[in-house]
Amino acid sequence: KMSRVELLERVQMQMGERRFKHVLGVEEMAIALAGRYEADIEAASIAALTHDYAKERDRDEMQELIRKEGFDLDLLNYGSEIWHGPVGAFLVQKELGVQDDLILDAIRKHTVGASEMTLLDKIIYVADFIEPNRDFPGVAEAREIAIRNLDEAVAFETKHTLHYLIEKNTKIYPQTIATYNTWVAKS
Ligand code: DGI
Ligand code: FE
Ligand code: FE
Ligand code: FE
Repeated sequence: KMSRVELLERVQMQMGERRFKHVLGVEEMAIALAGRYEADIEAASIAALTHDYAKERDRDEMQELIRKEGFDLDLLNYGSEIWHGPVGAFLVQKELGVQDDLILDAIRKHTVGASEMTLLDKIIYVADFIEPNRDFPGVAEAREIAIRNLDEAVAFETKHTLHYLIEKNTKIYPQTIATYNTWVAKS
């Protein structure tokens, strides 16, 4: 198993300075949330450090992997922004040797969420949204909610993301809607 320092180096090589700073912010926030909600601190750290591992991969390389490695082909009908979750989980397992399915699932789901989310899935999904370098209208409220109730933070973030996507006339991936129906919509 890789040490945290080795993992940091491998992740840093995959991205620019700004995104690496974001990753460190997600780790800080994920560890804080893991403490607050009694989750596995080490798993939260590893999942946070690797969640955007594939974010700066070549678009064509990701498309090829989706075609050849048995991913949901419907991913290709939506913006490439949503590919780095599932493709990232695959590459983190293959290239970094991370084998913990709880960690790989959290990476996989971190952009669009899911109807079924483990504590770690929720922590990474929320930490990505509220890490200290994030600055957008609503982030302060999201941070307050995250300390109080993690499920409410998942709901707040999902609603915010959908608002943003609709505002920009962006195609919405069905799993994003499933996340909304489970965590936001009433009855
Ligand atoms: O990788 P990060 O920038 O840290 O954050 P992220 O993995 O949460 O990615 C956010 C991006 O994903 C943002 O540009 C909106 C996009 N996104 C989220 N859900 C959907 C989506 N894009 C499309 N087309 N459809 C979705 O359902
Ligand atoms: Fe991401
Ligand atoms: Fe996110
Ligand atoms: Fe991220």
